[in-house]
Amino acid sequence: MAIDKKMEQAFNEQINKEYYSEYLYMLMKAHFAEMNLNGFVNWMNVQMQEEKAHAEGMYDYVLRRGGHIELYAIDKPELKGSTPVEIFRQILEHEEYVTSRINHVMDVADEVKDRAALSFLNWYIKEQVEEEENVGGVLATLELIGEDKQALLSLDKELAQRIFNQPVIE
Ligand code: OFO
Repeated sequence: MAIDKKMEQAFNEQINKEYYSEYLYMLMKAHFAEMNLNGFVNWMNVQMQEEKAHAEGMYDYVLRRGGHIELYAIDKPELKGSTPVEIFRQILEHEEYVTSRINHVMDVADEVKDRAALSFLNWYIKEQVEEEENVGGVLATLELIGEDKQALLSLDKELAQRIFNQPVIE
């Protein structure tokens, strides 16, 4: 059964949001590179790859369902602050927004009774829980750190350990 047009559009819009996320993290990566916080640079780099994988997962799914891909222009990302804590506050706010958009795609799947899409989207629902948890964890540490430069450098070392694992989205 071909994918419903409304469902297809919701996926295409979400693909755009995922690429916007990649773009936003790319901007943040450059910002941290300018601050010489290379662990944060690594964290952003992994995050960028994750966002690309999220977009590609939906892209492949639409094609597998016989749908049509439409790529929209990606908005210009802007930083809402400059310190690590401000950047991570922005990330948490952004990921909460993405969660609400994934919920919207789920709502459309519900509305058009697309059970395959509902099952596929479960992966994204769980992934958003993880994203918010990870980001919230770093943010809580940054809030504890305050002005302590030594503690910031040790967090930077910790973030340098993050590695990208290509997710299997199906
Ligand atoms: Fe794709 O999870 Fe972040 O935005």
